[in-house]
Amino acid sequence: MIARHIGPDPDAIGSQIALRESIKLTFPDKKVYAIGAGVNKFKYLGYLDKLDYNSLTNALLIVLDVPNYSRVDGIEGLMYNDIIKIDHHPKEDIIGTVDFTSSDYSSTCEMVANLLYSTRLAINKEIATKLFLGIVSDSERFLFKNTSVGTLEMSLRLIKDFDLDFTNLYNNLYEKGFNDCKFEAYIIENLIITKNSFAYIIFDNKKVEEFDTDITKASTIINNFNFIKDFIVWCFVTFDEKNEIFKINIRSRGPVINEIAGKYNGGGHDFASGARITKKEDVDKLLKELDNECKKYLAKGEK
Ligand SMILES: [Mn+2]
Repeated sequence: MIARHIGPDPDAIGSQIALRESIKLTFPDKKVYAIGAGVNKFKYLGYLDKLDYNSLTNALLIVLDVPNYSRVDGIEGLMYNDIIKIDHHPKEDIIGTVDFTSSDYSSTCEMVANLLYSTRLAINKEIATKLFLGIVSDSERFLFKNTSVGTLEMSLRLIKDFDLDFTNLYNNLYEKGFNDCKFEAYIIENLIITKNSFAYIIFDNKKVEEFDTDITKASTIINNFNFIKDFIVWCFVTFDEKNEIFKINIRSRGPVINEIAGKYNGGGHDFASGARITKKEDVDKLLKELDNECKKYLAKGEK
């Protein structure tokens, strides 16, 4: 059973499906499933498995791209005997019996690609395509600090070995509707920037509906603000009405922010984190804390 985090991205789903396909190809008799909720916009990465856990008593759980149990999608009621973990986030409460956790990689897809190339696990063009897309997505086209020589070498290897039409593949990741551009413009118009160079927006769901877009697009748009020199930390707050929870996305070009996010039922990478908060007061507290972190950072003169 291969699982990954809730609110998946192309790295999470790409690594999950690539690993499933590789195991299937290498060991045709093994039963291997990729679990968790499907996401329509990532259909190009392949299908997820739906199954009844009651019939399973002896599963091996492979957890990808997620360090904490509370954020693993779709394992409620699953009886598993052992855990293998592969992840590039800082270590938290999940420790695999076999554990490949390292922040030295851009993405879980880069780690899985290394695993496939260094073992007898099979790899084909389809698998290589998913891994390549996950690497490109999580490194933000090789812009993020998590990009290494190894990331570029692995990307080149996948492209060369399987003749990937990589420029055309970008359509899957970056094609967007004009509505989404308008939504982005709305965010730009309405971001609040404090004197400490902290920017944030708390979305009004009614207003967002006017753009005929999906509020989850905000978590992609946030990455477009990476080179704006007027702020060093920026944060989007969305309220998920169905689950009655505030979802927080945070990015930074200065201070490390995942420790603060960790205090609010969140975590992630040093400069790209998230949190889930039930009480509005806690959202306000988090925003204050981030603003204060910017203030401290500026005081140190590191800008
Ligand atoms: Mn990832």
